[in-house]
Amino acid sequence: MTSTAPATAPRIEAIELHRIEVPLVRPFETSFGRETVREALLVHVRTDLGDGWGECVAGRDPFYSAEYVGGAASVIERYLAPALLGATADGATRAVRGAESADARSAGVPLAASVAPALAFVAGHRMAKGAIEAAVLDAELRAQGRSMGEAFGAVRDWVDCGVSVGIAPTLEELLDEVTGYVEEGYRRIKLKIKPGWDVVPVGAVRELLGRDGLLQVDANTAYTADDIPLLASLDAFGLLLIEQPFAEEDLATHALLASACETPVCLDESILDAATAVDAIERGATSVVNIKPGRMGGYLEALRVHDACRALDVPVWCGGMLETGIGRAANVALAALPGFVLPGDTSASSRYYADDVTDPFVLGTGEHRGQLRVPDAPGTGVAVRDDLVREWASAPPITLTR
Ligand code: OSB
Ligand code: MG
Repeated sequence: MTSTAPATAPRIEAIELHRIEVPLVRPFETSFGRETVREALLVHVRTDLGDGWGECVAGRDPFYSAEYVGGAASVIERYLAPALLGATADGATRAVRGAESADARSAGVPLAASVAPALAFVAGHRMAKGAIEAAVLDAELRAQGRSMGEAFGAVRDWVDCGVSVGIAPTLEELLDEVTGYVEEGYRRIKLKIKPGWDVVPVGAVRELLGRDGLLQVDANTAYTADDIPLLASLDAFGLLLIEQPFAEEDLATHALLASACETPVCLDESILDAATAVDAIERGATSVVNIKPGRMGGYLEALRVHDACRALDVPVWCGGMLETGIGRAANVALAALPGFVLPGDTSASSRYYADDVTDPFVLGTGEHRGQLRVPDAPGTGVAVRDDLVREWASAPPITLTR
């Protein structure tokens, strides 16, 4: 018997799904809902190179996007894991060849680069796919002794951190919360807004921060074209950007707003991959891009979005989805790339959780006040506390094998 596949082609041996619930230190309210607990889906892969962890950024409910934790677990169990676990060494090798032509960074992680092509037969479900790819990437980089920062092309050891501030019950509570974050050292404030909670809180926080404090807003699709004059009136507050005021599919209204106001318009929900990013930029619908790897199907696509935006001179920043330390570690590594010129929603663990499933991310001091250090150990660079994953389980783990 002859085979074209080298005997050494790496493969995925098992995929374990862990659903956990982690209480938030304070409720997080947005225009689409209020969360008091982060329900997270963690993916643990076993490969013949070693193990790795990834975090699915889908929320408990399909409100921010169509994806949600239960749906992600289901699509992994029914479609994604069987496709990867049934893959022969041959299949992996074919995918690897495809990846080699894609870009040099992907070529350095052939097993991780084989994941997206192998899962392309399933439409959408980017967050579910991205979680698996992240876990495989962690395993592969650990085996190579390389950190994510090194593999991605990080150019800095520390990244600037902002904080995303939810809609508060009262203006007074909002100002208290923002004051606390400023005292902790955060370098940029992002306010969640919605109709009825916009001009007044934004004006009050601008006053609190002073003229030079970095401030931006995020509407999570809560407005319509009729609100363009109101949104344009936010120009008075010198915001860094207005994030995703209109529906995910609606690039046209974002372009209309961009031509009606001075404040840069930034897309989050609408940006699904490098192609949609370039299209949105060319249409004038966005002049800054929020990069969330989970929403784009993984870190390898996020790198392509970064590169495409950089080639067009469009600044990017790293978004967040209330990640535990697993997703946060990878986000911080990504945020160390040269195109990430604005502080990210890469806050310290304590902004979300009293305890994290990894060693907590803690803001630096002195010259590193308001920054997080980019992990430099192999893979994500963080160790996952199995005891807490077990203790916080909201459902029995599921193990999928070949
Ligand atoms: O729109 O950026 C968003 C959290 C969950 C879902 C969507 C968003 C957010 C945040 C929080 O703004 C960012 C973070 O601190 O992780
Ligand atoms: Mg957003």
